[in-house]
Amino acid sequence: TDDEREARFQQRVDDEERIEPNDWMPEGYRKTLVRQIAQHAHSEIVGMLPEGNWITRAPSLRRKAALLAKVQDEGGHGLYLYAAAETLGKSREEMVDELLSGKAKYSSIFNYPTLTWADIGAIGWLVDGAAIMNQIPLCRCSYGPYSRAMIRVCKEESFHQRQGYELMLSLANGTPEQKEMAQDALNRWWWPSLMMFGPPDGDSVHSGKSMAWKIKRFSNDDLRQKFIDATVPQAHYLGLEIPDPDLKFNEETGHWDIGEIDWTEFQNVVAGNGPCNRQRIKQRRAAHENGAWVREAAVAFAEKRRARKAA
Ligand code: FAQ
Repeated sequence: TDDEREARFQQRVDDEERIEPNDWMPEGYRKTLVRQIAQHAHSEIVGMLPEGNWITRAPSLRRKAALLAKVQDEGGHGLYLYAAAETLGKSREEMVDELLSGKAKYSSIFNYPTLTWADIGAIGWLVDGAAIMNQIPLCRCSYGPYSRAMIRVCKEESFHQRQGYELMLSLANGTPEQKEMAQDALNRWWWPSLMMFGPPDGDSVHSGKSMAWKIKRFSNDDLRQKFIDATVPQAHYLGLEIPDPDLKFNEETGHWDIGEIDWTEFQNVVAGNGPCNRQRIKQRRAAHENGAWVREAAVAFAEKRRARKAA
């Protein structure tokens, strides 16, 4: 019966066995994974846009080479993740359509503008830093293809984080104007970075199931706190100030306590009304249309080869 199958499945998960594409799995497990992996893939693809904005304006050849490599990695992660989601039975075309129609979600963070060069440093340091904190546990996700994809992705994100922190360090140790630019970027990216971890545990609808299925290993709030504890000392090392008057080290718990997160802002951005949501989707649509000839050529080539083989 289905109950028995489900119990056997849960036993495999509890025994830390990896679930593979052809294994039996509950429909809810499949749906949750397709949702999360597709959202993750979309985030990588849309996440190329805020940084792509600065490739032509990077201040040196060295900075430009690093940024180009980073943005290319993100494109690779997106494709890798679409392939992982496809193993669960959803086609890439369908996922891309859902992104372009505005139906699918992607991370709230990529709807904020990159106003100065320091934003490139802040994204690497904070956004990739948050991404790693969230993705290291996903390397032990119960679903094999996703967990394996995360191992390589995390290695690349680690380079991304270092290039961002090193950029911030240069600015923070530079002229007063450069230091001010770094502080301004931290001011604008700090709170949105904390929102990347998702709603507070009490409002996280998927966490219960996802934790039982060992897709998620830590709650949203636990990962957010780990990120805060790791990042506050890094800001101090840079000589920058975290834009939170309530930030205070709690001697009892050994953690940094923070002020209120503006969850209304988060909901607005997720609902499509952040500063750049419309611009991002417009740019993705244009990129998709401009790339149509490549897809058509690939299909025509495949058909020609098939015909030649049949002849
Ligand atoms: N933005 O019940 P929960 C990167 C939605 S890193 C938008 O807690 P869950 C690398 C959530 O989907 C960024 N929506 O959900 C990079 C759900 O809505 P739904 C991508 C959010 O899944 C760096 C609802 O709220 N990383 O791309 C957000 O258990 C630099 C309820 O939430 C990943 O995707 C948000 N921040 O936990 C690239 C990691 N948070 O689907 C370029 C994998 C929540 O019911 C430059 N994903 N929502 O309509 C995850 O770990 C999880 O999906 C969470 C959310 C933790 C994000």
